[in-house]
Amino acid sequence: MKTGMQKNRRSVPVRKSVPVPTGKPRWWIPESEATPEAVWHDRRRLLRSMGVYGALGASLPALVACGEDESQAAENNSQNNLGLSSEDPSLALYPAGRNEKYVLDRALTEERIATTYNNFYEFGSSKSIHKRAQRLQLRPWEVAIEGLVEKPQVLAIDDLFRQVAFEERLYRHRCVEAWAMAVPWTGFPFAQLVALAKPLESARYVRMTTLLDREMMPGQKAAWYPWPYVEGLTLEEATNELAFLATGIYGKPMPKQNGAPLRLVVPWKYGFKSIKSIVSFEFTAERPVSFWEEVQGAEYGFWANVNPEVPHPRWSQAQERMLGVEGKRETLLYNGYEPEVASLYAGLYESEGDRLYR
Ligand SMILES: Nc1nc2c(c(=O)[nH]1)N[C@H]1C(S)=C(S)[C@@H](COP(=O)(O)O)O[C@H]1N2
Ligand SMILES: [Mo]
Repeated sequence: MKTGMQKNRRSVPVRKSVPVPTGKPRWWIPESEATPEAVWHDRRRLLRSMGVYGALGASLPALVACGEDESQAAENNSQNNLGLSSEDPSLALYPAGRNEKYVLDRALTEERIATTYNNFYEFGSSKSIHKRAQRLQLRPWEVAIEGLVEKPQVLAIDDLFRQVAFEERLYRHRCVEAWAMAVPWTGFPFAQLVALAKPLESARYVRMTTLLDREMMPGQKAAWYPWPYVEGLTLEEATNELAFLATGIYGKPMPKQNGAPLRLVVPWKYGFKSIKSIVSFEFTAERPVSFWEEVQGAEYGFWANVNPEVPHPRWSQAQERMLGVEGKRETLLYNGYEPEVASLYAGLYESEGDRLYR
């Protein structure tokens, strides 16, 4: 582990052509060549809001004020220490070509923030689990395709990667806790995995499971949670064009804290649906019970579609906070993906009503 990280640290390219502002934090890495202009400006705005260009402001975003020693966080947050291994066998698949169909209405979230402010209860319930998550071992990693399928199979992750077509997509992400981000995911459409699986006609849902390993994932020692983490989708949802199985972010393999080596991304649903570090896809006739649904079904239901008009029982969902950006935005119905997904729920609304969104 230690040697791997040291190797990474040495191999980080230094781009000398970009002027570095004075008073830069230690994690500052010039990236203007690689970053679209809008994002670059947004980064400057973020740095300014964090006091980088002036006196340290009182308006530090909450995420850097969550208990971690700041210089230690800076050290650990730099891009050379995100658990990306130069020996990752999937490295050659990056960067994948961007699918230009999926455009954003806002700037991308800064990589440093998206990779250091996480929800991954297997490593603890705080947002600062990125260091602890480095103990996750990514190889060997097997993915089971099971249940109501023509031929159940267990695939080594790199064999699975060879059978699908990688692309990059820019999606919004909306956590049920009312924070949001915008991320460039690399991966492949869920429909490609369903095609590989060949579900039987009796299959109506797909149930996904996160790795269960209490040593690697010490959060799983917390007995009051129903481990392992489970999520589910209808087959129609899983084969919707937006449903994506992500293997990387920001043009690189997925950091462990973001759910390596394979995680779901369903951007019209609250973030807890986007299950991380998946080891099983089981096709079922019965609707699966999700992890959070089992913990607290009245607050975290199966459907969990983003809807500004259906408040969480303990807070409003009308607005959201983009990580690293000051101020709030209006929450969008289906997180702005209504054209792609509204038809999935047209018939269901009559019978399920508000429950569709919980
Ligand atoms: N296995 C697992 N998957 C998970 C979670 C988790 O705790 N465990 N948290 C979920 C929640 S609440 C959110 S918002 C997203 C966060 O993803 P990110 O850390 O990559 O932003 O992961 C989701 N997937
Ligand atoms: Mo979330």
